[in-house]
Order: sequence, then structure tokens, then C-alpha cells
Amino acid sequence: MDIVAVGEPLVQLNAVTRGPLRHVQYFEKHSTGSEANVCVAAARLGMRSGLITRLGNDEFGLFIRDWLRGEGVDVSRVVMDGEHPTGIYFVQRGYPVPGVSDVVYYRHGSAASFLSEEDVDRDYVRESRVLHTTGITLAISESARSAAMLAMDEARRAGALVSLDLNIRRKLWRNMDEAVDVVGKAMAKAGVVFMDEEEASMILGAEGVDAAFREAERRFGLTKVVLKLGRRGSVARWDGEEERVNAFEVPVEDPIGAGDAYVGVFLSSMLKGMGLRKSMVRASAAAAMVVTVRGDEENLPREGDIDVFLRGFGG
Ligand code: CKP
Ligand code: MG
Repeated sequence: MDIVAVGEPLVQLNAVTRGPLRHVQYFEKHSTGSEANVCVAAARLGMRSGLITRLGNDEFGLFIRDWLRGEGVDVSRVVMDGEHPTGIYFVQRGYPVPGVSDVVYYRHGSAASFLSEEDVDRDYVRESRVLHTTGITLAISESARSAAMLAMDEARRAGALVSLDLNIRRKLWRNMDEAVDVVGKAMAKAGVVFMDEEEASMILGAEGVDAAFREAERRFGLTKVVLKLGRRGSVARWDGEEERVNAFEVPVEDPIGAGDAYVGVFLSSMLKGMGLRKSMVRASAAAAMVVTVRGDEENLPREGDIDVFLRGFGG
């Protein structure tokens, strides 16, 4: 495998119309979940990706498994759990802040929250070039956290690149002290970390780009850090090299999923040997494409699509 990820896929029920959910009549179903999004982003670019997870053996679980399989993601390590349901969530769009989405989770006690160390096939992890997970998996349950930590340890020992997207979801943590502690432990195992400025402030106590890079290296020895700045683009430090790339301005339908598109395309491009700046530009293109529609995975680009998009922006 090029990329193996550990995390919870979810069915997203996205409001077809903008405004408060109490007035929304129609919801659209999408296969999502941060780590699954990264797997699909990689597969669209021809990479071999696979997901370690548990899904409910229910209609939503079957929908996600078949969708991922259809996208070419390896689902051989996806356990179908007959006792617990597949997690779902609703997306409220454009209210109260235009262009911003909010999520309402129904995932407590989901099949993926019962993910445990036993579900982690160590050989599968060791033989992958990248192992990817996020702060979401660290937050959903103690057993899922242990599974993610184990996978990170195995990958690191085998010399794979361990990738961590902090993805701090306040709704999933009991308190922020716990998040700081747990996410810090995971950062110490990681080779590359993706975060935004708010997460850098919360987890590292770092205000601003330079402080974030400095603290990540000082405290966790991280020399590969990518800071996602939303509409202001992204800035990365990669073994001494530093690059800043602007975001593409596009009409925003739903910003959810942009970060995962970025991570999936960035990692895939780096694995293809494209270099830091080019990988960042391609990742930004993918993030822009994804926010123009509802759903996190439908608009993820294939190779040719990135070129066409960039030409459309004069690149
Ligand atoms: O950071 P992103 O907006 O790219 O993440 C979106 C995903 O897994 C989305 O699919 C949702 O299901 C989640 O993050 C989550 O658990 O919040
Ligand atoms: Mg994110």
C-alpha cells in the first residue's frame, strides 16, 4: 500500500438548502469521514490506499463499504460489526455565518468507536509507505485511540512516514486538557503533522506560523509540518525547506472536506516525488474543488482534472 489510514467513515446527511437545520426539509447522503476522504483522494490519483476501521453491518455501513470499494480503496481490513451502528452526522450550511458549515454528530457508540488494537493488522501497516490518522480517531474512544497509537508505533518502527492531521473537534473531546495531552503523545510518534492556526494555538500554545513550526520541532522533533490557513492558503516546512502557497478563490458550497482533500493530494503528490511546492499547489487545487459542492469525496480530482483546474486558473 502507499497509504493506510485508521479512522471512522461516516454517512454525511448534508442539508440541500442553507439555513438552520430545523427548517431544512431535504438532506443528501454522502460517504465521508476524514481518513476515508484521504484514502479516496489518494485512490483517485492512482495510489494504493486502504482503510482500517469498523462499520455497522447496516444499510449505511454497506453503502460506505461499497462506495469505498468502488473508488478503489482497499476494504479488506474493514470489519463489518453486527452489534453497533454506522455513525452519521448532519451538516448545516451557511447559518449563521455565510460560507461556514456546522456539524451535528450521531456517532456515540458507533461501530468505529469499538475499533481496537485487535483490528490493526500489523503487517498491513508495516508494509505501507504512509500511515495516516487524525485527532478524530484519538477522540472517539479509548479503544480507537489505542488502535491508532499502535498503528503509528508499528509504522514508525517499520520506517514508514507517520502522518497526523490534528483535526481537533471540540465536540468529541471531554475537555481540552485531555486533547492537549493525547494529541501531544500522538505528535511525538508522527513524522508529518497537518494543522491549522487554531489547532497550533490550542495544542502547542503557538501563535502564528513561525511559533507553530518552532514549537513542533522543539517539543516533538517534527521537521515536517504543514499549516493549513483556510482561505489564506497554506505554509509548510519540510526538512528545512519552506513554502507558502495561496488558496484558489472559488464559490463555496460547503467547506467541509477541504482539509482532507489537501492532505490526501499532498501526501500522494509527495509520494510521487513531485516536490514540496508542486504538492502544495495540487493539494490547494483539490481543496478548492471539493468546497464547490456538497459532499467531501465526489469532487476529488483525478490526475487530469488537476491539470485542467490549474490551467483554468492560469497555472
Ligand atoms: O477537516 P475536514 O473538513 O477535511 O474534515 C471533514 C471530515 O470526519 C468530515 O467528513 C467529517 O465526517 C469528519 O471530518 C469529522 O468526524 O468531523
Ligand atoms: Mg481538517
